[in-house]
Amino acid sequence: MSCRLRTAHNLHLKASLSARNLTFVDVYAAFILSDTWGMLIVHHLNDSRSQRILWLLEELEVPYEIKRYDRTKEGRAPKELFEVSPLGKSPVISDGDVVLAESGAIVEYVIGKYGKDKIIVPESGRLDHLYFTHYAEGSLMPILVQGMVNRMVPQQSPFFVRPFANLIFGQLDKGFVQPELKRHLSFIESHLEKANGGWFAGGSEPSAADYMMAFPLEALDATDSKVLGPKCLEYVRKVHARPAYKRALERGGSYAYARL
Ligand SMILES: N[C@@H](CCC(=O)N[C@@H](CS)C(=O)NCC(=O)O)C(=O)O
Repeated sequence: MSCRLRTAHNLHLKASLSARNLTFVDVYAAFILSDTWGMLIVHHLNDSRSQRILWLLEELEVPYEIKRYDRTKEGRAPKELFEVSPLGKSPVISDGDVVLAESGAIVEYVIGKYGKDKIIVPESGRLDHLYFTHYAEGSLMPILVQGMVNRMVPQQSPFFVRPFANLIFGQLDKGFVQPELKRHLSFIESHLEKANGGWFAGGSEPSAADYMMAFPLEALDATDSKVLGPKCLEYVRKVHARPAYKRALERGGSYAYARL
């Protein structure tokens, strides 16, 4: 909001509050809140995909606020996140009247609104840019999530069924998740070997494809780094070395998937 508009907004707010007989403290609190009115808010669940959005906003130098949500002891989103968006998933952003979930949609929205001239995709990388922006959540993340489910279900099963659960989910992991993950990671590795400049769309700076791809790769690096090839490892280091990424970490708080 421009300063003039904000001042007008504050004055209007102050007048309407005093007309309602509110105390000085109420008015002061409203004044403070009104200063962030209209500012982009990232609803940030710890250790989650919303780290993507913090990194992107830092790269674009877009002012934003963070509203934090802590996972429950089962690792799920708390009920407060369902009050922001019906599926209770992170990330979600609010930007004025807009409330938007789904990290790919948020990345495209933020770049479209705030980063058009800052994110340059070379003509030769347009298709890779489109592909990897969607591939990250559409094809790669489901494999990681399936792997996580295969580990979690036996851990959370009652002790008397745990050996069976271990057997069944272990087989699922060995027979499906691991081979599939290997195939995808070798595909990504060979893409990065060819990518000029080391970013997914081949430019000299990260693009939407990178804001999307960094999360699964850094999650694998932190949990099972031996599955990643040298180019993937180099890529994760390169992302983590960016000053904007470090600022995002500082603002977002502890994050399990960044081993800096
Ligand atoms: N495809 C969605 C996935 C969102 C998602 O599953 N987020 C996880 C965090 S990384 C979450 O909110 N988990 C908490 C829960 O499911 O309870 C996106 O990219 O935003």
